[in-house]
Amino acid sequence: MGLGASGLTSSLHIVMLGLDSAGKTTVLYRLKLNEFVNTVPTIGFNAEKVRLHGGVAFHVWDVGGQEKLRPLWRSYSRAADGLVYVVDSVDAERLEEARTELHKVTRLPENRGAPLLVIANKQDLPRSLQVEAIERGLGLGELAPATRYHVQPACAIIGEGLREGMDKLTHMIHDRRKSLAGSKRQRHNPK
Ligand SMILES: Nc1nc2c(ncn2[C@@H]2O[C@H](COP(=O)(O)OP(=O)(O)OP(=O)(O)O)[C@@H](O)[C@H]2O)c(=O)[nH]1
Ligand SMILES: [Mg+2]
Repeated sequence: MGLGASGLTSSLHIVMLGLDSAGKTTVLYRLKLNEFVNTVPTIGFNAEKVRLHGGVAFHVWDVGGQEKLRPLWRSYSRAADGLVYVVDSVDAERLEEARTELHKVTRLPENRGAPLLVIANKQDLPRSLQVEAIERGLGLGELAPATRYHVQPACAIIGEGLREGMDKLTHMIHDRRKSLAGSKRQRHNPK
């Protein structure tokens, strides 16, 4: 991490969470390799350095989403620059569970204000929920006001929507940095 002369970060620490089978690992390797990788359920985590067009580098942590692994989310998400929350848009039955887990993580004091990219994944499947339904189902309007978020429809299998989503996340992170730096300056030089 660290700010370069341009004010842009040299690398961003991103943590990817979401229920088991949402598609996190598929997203990670689609971003990293630009190809489809057949996954197995993640026990533990995967971590990859991903460099996208425009030169932004991400250290992306992809953490297993099975119920027994979720207690680990806290330690992985600590001090992340940004959170990615992947949702299976066809799994309406577990949207409530996804919401509970998301609110648990975003409410942690150490994650306060971390920008959030929600990936509404599996948009290729029939009856996938659209952005508005995901936003409502996850209760994004009830997140703390400091939490900036964006919901990105995507299909990790072919990679649609992923770069766009990561661009949005990068912008939100930079905006937050700028406003944090601004409020620090004001504290040091009160008018
Ligand atoms: N149709 C469709 N299937 C997808 C998509 N993304 C992922 N999948 C499939 O969903 C299944 C689960 O994907 P994973 O990436 O392993 O899910 P995960 O979130 O990493 O799951 P855990 O590691 O258990 O937390 C796999 O069979 C993927 O091929 C998508 O956009 N569309
Ligand atoms: Mg996985």
